[in-house]
Amino acid sequence: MKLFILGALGLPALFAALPAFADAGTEVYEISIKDHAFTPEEISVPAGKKIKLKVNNLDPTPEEFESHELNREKIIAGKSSATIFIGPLEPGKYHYFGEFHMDTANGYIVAK
Ligand SMILES: [Cu+2]
Repeated sequence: MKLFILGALGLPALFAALPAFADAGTEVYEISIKDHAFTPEEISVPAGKKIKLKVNNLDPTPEEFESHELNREKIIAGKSSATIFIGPLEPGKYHYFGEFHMDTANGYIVAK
């Protein structure tokens, strides 16, 4: 009877609470796009942990955050922000770029 109650009530409640809990512990790192370039060009993040990358596009034109190494691609409208979940990463240096301005918009995420 006790097990049945746990299965019927306890576990679904626990699972429902987990995403919010995991999200609350995720560190946020911010980078900006200005004049079609990323600042800072390199950020350090902890290896082995999921992180939240907030990309602020300060330019009036859209940009696409893209990284083959991180397997991410996201269009960010002008004068707006986007949040991208990354990791957990192996230690290393990961390249990303702005696909609409590949000649100027490049950066690295270093996981240590
Ligand atoms: Cu793309």
